[in-house]
Amino acid sequence: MQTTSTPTHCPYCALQCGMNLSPTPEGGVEVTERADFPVNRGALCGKGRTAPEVLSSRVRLTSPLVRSGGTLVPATWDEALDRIAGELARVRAEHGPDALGVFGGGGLTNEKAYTLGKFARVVLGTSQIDYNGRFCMSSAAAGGIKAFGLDRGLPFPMEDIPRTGCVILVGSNLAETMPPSLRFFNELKENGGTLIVVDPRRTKTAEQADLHLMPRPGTDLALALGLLHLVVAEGRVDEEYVRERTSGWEEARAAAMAHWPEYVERITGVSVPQLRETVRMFCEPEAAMVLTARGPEQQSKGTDTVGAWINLCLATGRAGRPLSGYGCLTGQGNGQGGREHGQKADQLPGYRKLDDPAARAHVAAVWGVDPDSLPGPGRSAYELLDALGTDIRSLLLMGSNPVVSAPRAAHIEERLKSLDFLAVCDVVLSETAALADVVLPVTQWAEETGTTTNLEGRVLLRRRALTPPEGVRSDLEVMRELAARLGVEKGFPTDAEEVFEELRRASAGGPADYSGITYRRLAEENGVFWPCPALEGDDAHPGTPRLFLDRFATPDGRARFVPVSHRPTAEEPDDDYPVLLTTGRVVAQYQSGAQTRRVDELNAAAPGPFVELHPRLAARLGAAEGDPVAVVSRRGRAVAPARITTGIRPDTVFMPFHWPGEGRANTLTNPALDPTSRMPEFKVCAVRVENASS
Ligand SMILES: Nc1nc2c(c(=O)[nH]1)N[C@H]1C(S)=C(S)[C@@H](COP(=O)(O)OP(=O)(O)OC[C@H]3O[C@@H](n4cnc5c(=O)[nH]c(N)nc54)[C@H](O)[C@@H]3O)O[C@H]1N2
Ligand SMILES: Nc1nc2c(c(=O)[nH]1)N[C@H]1C(S)=C(S)[C@@H](COP(=O)(O)OP(=O)(O)OC[C@H]3O[C@@H](n4cnc5c(=O)[nH]c(N)nc54)[C@H](O)[C@@H]3O)O[C@H]1N2
Ligand code: SF4
Ligand SMILES: [Mo]
Repeated sequence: MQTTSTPTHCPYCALQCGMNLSPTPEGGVEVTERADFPVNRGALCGKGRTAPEVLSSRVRLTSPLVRSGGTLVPATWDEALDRIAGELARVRAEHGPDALGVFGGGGLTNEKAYTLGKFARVVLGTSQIDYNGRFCMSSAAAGGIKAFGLDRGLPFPMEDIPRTGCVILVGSNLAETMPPSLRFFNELKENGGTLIVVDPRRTKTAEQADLHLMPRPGTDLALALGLLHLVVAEGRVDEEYVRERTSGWEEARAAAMAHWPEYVERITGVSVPQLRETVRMFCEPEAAMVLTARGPEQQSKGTDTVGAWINLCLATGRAGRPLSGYGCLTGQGNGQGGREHGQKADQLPGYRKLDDPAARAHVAAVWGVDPDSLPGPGRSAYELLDALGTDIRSLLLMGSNPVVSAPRAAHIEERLKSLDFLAVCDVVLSETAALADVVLPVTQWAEETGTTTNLEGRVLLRRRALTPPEGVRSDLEVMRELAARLGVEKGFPTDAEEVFEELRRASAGGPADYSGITYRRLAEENGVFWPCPALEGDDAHPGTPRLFLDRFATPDGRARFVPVSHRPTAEEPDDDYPVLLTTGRVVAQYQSGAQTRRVDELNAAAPGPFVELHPRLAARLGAAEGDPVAVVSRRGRAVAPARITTGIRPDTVFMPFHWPGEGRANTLTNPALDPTSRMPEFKVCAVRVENASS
């Protein structure tokens, strides 16, 4: 037990707020202020403040569980690990390595994500690994790679935001999803800058905006194209920048010119005067930014949509210049690092590509295996979950709760139940863990050391602050033990720093190069931005807070315009399903709620699901505030109390997705996938709404 306070970072979102953990007389820890971390300067949201409650043995798992006679019963670690290894070996012998699926999470530390990818490819020999980050920022990642040749959520630190001239915030409700970050936008306004928010709902974030555009869900692509049309029509293109720093302008320009403002107004519901005002506010200042989050990204055309917003930045010279740029607000605690080190279907550590022979050779050498032994790219998250029980017969899951968070969740629940064997590592008995054949209880953030990479690309050190309870082991220990039981004795260290040292070598020379970063530097420097290559001699690379200022990461150094055109959502409303459903978050619950639904204070603030709807729609149903309403889609039916507000479009209803059961939003959502990123269309599907009062 430590007696002094330990500086560390929050277990939840990608802001990775700094906090101190101070010992309590009872032997636990409490969160105290840590003012030296520049992203939050001591401020925390309620989730971060109450995070230690999930460390309590009252709510967490402290013994492995093994299914016996239909129920999960406590077992020893050896029994549980033997059972998993035995089943994995049996399935592999009967059906081949690709019958073994692995599913990871963007909340896992870099060390865990790296080890999970290595475990899948080296120990299991399977190509069938992906993770929940696919459901999160994959469209922005794909868009960034297409345009800039590199995907780092924000290409600049958040502290640049107050000094730019205008920010267009597209589909982010950061007042609820990253509350301490609101400070940067308030400072922007104090400095004379402006904030434009694009959201079909008047959220707490939209209330802060100088201009709020309220498009119909699923039409952000048309909106961005209409703005680019006006930029051209009004002579606001930065011709010199376009000539010197970009390629592909003519095709992108031609595509945008087909999107007349009046046509865009008809598609989006955003009026032509509002479009003109947006262009004026964005183009007049010397510098400006576009930031997207899940609103425009979680669509079956998310990649093209991100491309269209990037085109707007490029045409106006607002990328790769000081205080200007396009950025994606990544979501999960290690949403950035989790997408760089190989738990993604097509990826090797350092953001290398699994189908690149040089990348395979480099990583195979670090791992001490034959490059030809590494499997090829596998399936994306939804496709992997959809294949459970058919060609994938067993699944090892770490850091996700898809029973609540996957699209078309009732179907995915059935797929999980149809597996020969399911093993889940978790800190609590999540809804998905409850379906498992074996559940392993693991250590958490405050009980283990590891690194995360926040939404700015800043690599951070989380330090161990207390001793874990009896009976739990770390994810790294789990993988070491399973590897050993499956015949791989070496290469799976359980010490996080040792794993990080190997990750440094594996990432060296890759796009996300961590080779110049050490635990010692992270402790001393309060985080280091990647890329940070190791240098010859004694010099240390300073890290890279700002990307693209001299050149983009493309072969010719130019940013690439992408020619994109509007297309409808996968499921447009019709007579049977005339209303649009969109989904998202509330401030007091996190994701599937597995952790935050175990905290009393958070449940008091956000006790359950609801359906947000406009008074006109409510009147048509004869529903009053709090009445149960049913939302029905082609996938199923969910029921939750009505929350009536003029702050939503009358053609749209909103549900948060944090709860299982009758009010589960994902019973309804459409798994239509973006063709490039394979992102499901969480943000729009067609529904009908009924009064469910008896
Ligand atoms: N409290 C809390 N904070 C969180 C999380 C959490 O679960 N709870 N999760 C973390 C994670 S992993 C993530 S990814 C982030 C997500 O952070 P955000 O992206 O801010 O969260 P969402 O609520 O999913 O979506 C943002 C907004 O998109 C709007 N929207 C819906 N449809 C559309 C559309 O078609 N176009 C546009 N422009 N907007 C639309 C919604 O009305 C919503 O206000 O939050 C992180 N922080
Ligand atoms: N309708 C709708 N659905 C959505 C979204 C939406 O906007 N709308 N957003 C999507 C997005 S952006 C995301 S990111 C996903 C997230 O959804 P999920 O993938 O379900 O994410 P979490 O609820 O954070 O699940 C993490 C699980 O891992 C456990 N855990 C935490 N730390 C550790 C650890 O260190 N090791 C292990 N082994 N387990 C740990 C937690 O207890 C929890 O059970 O949901 C997606 N689903
Ligand atoms: S904003 Fe995110 S990182 Fe900060 S305290 Fe809240 S959940 Fe934690
Ligand atoms: Mo996310």
